[in-house]
Amino acid sequence: MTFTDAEVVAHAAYVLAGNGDELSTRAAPNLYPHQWSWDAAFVAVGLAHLDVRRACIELDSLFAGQWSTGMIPHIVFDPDESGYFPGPERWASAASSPAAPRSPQTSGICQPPVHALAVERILSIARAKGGAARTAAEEWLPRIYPRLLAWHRYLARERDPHGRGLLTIYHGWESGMDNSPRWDSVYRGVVVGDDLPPYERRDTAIVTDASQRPTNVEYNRYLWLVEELKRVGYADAAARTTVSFRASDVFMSAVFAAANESLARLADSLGAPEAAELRSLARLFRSGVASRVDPSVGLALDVDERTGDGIRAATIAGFAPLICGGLDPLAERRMLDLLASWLADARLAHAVLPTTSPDSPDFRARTYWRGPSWPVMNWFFAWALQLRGLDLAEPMRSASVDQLRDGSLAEYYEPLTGEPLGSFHQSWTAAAALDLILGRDWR
Ligand code: 9WN
Repeated sequence: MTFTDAEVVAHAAYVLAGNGDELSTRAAPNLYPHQWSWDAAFVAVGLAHLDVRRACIELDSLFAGQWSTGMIPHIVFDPDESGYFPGPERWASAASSPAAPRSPQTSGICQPPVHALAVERILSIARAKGGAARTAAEEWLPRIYPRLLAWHRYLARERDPHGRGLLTIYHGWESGMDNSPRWDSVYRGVVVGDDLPPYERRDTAIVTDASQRPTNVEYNRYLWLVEELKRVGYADAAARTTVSFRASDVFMSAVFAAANESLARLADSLGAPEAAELRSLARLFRSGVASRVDPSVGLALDVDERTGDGIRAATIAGFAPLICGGLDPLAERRMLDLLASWLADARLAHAVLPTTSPDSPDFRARTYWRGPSWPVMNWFFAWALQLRGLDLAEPMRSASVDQLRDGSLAEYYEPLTGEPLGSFHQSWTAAAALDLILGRDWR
């Protein structure tokens, strides 16, 4: 079956309505029955095409879980749902840290800061709609702005205390790309303690083909890091020196640079005094990301903070400088050419990004972040390229829509065959479909 644009849009709207209530949207109907941080930001952009007021509420619900440090946790738990592991009891955030809210319950780590980019996009969609939609978004902006500012200040203060322009993460989940080969060497240094409390996975009961999900060895490490973080009360100062996973994440840092530009523009529009502070953060992180480009691979490399080594994985994260800028024109042209060569690979079912290069020994066509193509990432890269006026944005947009014409709105796709994988009716995939089709003019 091949869906038309109108059918993709109608189906995506139906999926988002079914995955949410009047306040928030579960990331996926069964696999992820809570609100996730970067999912919620992307979902809010999709919702803005349907109902701007509801889009604003989506982010308000997420920000209700903000910690007193400013951190936006990666999961805000729905108290009526118990189908996900690790749930609130395992994280024990409020019992372990005075900075965590008692209610709603949340996890104790974060995800990439795409929120200011989403807010700016919601505003531009609302302004294009005009009338009540525009009024709702403009009245909401002064309320969400201070929360975004606190989030950005948390990241700058706690995740880049030495001002290198690179954010440190304490868990692969924080990158949003959980089992990407980017983190293999870092995870090899995570030695699971004998006292890891027992647990039962729920994800593999829902996605029953084990090849599509992380392995049990990987899960033990994920859960061990939760123990380590919990034991230091989720305190950044301790986590920075004690947790056995510490890496500088170039993708997250590039998102942060671009999000600071967005937040600076929002500050301008409110007449808020922080625009200069935010632009200086954007500059710092642009240059931090640019400094990580390794000319021998043509990509930006993450850093294993425990060894200081660059991580030579050929993944989409390596294109991070294209999200935020900062390369000289020749280096940027070279990176764009490399991106174009990934997209032009004749083995691909659609000219969209596999998460890991099929030429890499780490490539696994069906396994989560180790190869499959994620619609949300294709959308995000197309959106980021468009914001920067780069020419690959439109072909990426239209190939991304083509990938979604199968009607599954899957979490990820086998890049060589186009087979939908993971969870179907994934909320951020539905949001991607809406914005890719209805938001053609992007800004
Ligand atoms: C752990 C919700 C989330 C996404 C992540 C994706 C996956 C969770 C999991 O699902 O992670 O946070 O249990 O696998 O990797 O990017 O936000 O869609």
